[in-house]
Amino acid sequence: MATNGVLPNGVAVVLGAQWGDEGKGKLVDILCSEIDFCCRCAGGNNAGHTIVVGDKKFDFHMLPSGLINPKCISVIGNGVVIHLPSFFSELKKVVDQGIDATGRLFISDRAHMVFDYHQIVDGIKEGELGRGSIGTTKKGIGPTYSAKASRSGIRIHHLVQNFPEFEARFRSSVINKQKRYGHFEYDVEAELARYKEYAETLRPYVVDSTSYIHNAIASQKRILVEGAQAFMLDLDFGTYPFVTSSSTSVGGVCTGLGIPPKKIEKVIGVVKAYTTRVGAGPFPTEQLNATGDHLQSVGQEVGVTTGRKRRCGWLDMVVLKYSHMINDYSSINITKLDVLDQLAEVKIGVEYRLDGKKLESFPADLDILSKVEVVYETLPGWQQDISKARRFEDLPQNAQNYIARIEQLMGVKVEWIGVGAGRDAMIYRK
Ligand code: 2SA
Ligand code: GDP
Ligand code: MG
Repeated sequence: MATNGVLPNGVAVVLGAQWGDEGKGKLVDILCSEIDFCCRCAGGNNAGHTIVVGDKKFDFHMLPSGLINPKCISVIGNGVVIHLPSFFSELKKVVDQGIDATGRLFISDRAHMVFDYHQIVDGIKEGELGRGSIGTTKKGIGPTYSAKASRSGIRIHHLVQNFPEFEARFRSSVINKQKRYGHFEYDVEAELARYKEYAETLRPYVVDSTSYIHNAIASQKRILVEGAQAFMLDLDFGTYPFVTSSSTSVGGVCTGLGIPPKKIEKVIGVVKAYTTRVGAGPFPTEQLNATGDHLQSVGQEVGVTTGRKRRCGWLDMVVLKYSHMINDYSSINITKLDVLDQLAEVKIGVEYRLDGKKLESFPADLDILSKVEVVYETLPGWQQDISKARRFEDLPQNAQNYIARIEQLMGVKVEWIGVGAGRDAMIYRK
């Protein structure tokens, strides 16, 4: 669908409001028809953003989804962690799918790199945790952000500007990891030779992304930031430790791209019409029953990066209010409403109770979270196909009522409604 004038000049942000896979990629792709720059600020190739255009399907992991739009420049910010072999293989894949990225894909010289040894360590750490494991994507995300925070990380500028410095840091990191995690197989010399080549092939993509983006803002360009993962996986605000290792909330836009908060004009939250989660951790509205199975199969809820089945449950308004409190969404996009089409009734979790008493805020302690009892509101379903609806009025009354109730409970406008995976299957409300 074509959009025009939906986004302000300056910076707009698309964020996942739940536990991820809400359909951020699809909205970003739609909005890219009217923007100049699409930027990633956090995460790495743990992300999986799917875009369906006609009979073509694109899966983005490292690369910004804006790359599909030929007029859009894509920037991978300093807050992203980059696994270069994956960067180049993903780039090759999208180029093979007909996308020309020449001269319009840039990565920050301040971004940290994920190496294969981080991925090995990710796997070892998950193994050490055993039954208490996080259920990571094993893409080396946690170990890379740990290295960044402990100031032993290796950044893109080390590779392209000072190879001896890169080499010294790389060798010492591998030695340290092997001291801590045992002597895993790792061909350091072959890896250094491979990175020596990357240093050259990568050079044309590397920019000082902070001044690059500031110049774009100063010249009134329109910038869209594509969030990765989602609010409940935020390192600070999510269900710690069952989170990813980056700031997935609006704060990550400032730290992951160097964008001043006052330049952010609009924050769109993407909310799946029900809830899913991939990986371990508490999930109060999870439905380990026929309803959960129905949502999983009709919604085709399978991880884009790992192929894991996603856990499914009802919409959780306690999560969404908390998510809105921190991110202050300007509006939201409800996605996958069509997945609820066949249900006789739909539920919204509206309150958490512990020992019969209402919780006044989202609990930090997972012991508490895993014990809460959820109070549900039940609404009648619509039991008809909504995939052809293109205006709000085309939706059956009960579907309209569901949207209106979400709007009322969350206190934020539903601007977009997804009724299918394709680019056209979206309702826009002024
Ligand atoms: P990690 O790998 O350290 O970031 O894992 C930590 C937790 O974050 C979750 N996580 C995700 N949750 C939803 N979607 C993600 N992307 C893929 C997708 C996931 C996949 O689009 O489907 O394919 O499995 C994503 N990435 C990280 C992860 O499950 C852990 O709970
Ligand atoms: P992201 O990580 O938030 O970009 O979401 P993913 O791509 O991981 O998962 C969302 C899935 O739902 C993808 O397969 C999308 O093609 C699909 N999708 C997005 N919006 C809709 C929608 O409104 N209806 C349906 N049926 N599928 C959708
Ligand atoms: Mg995803």
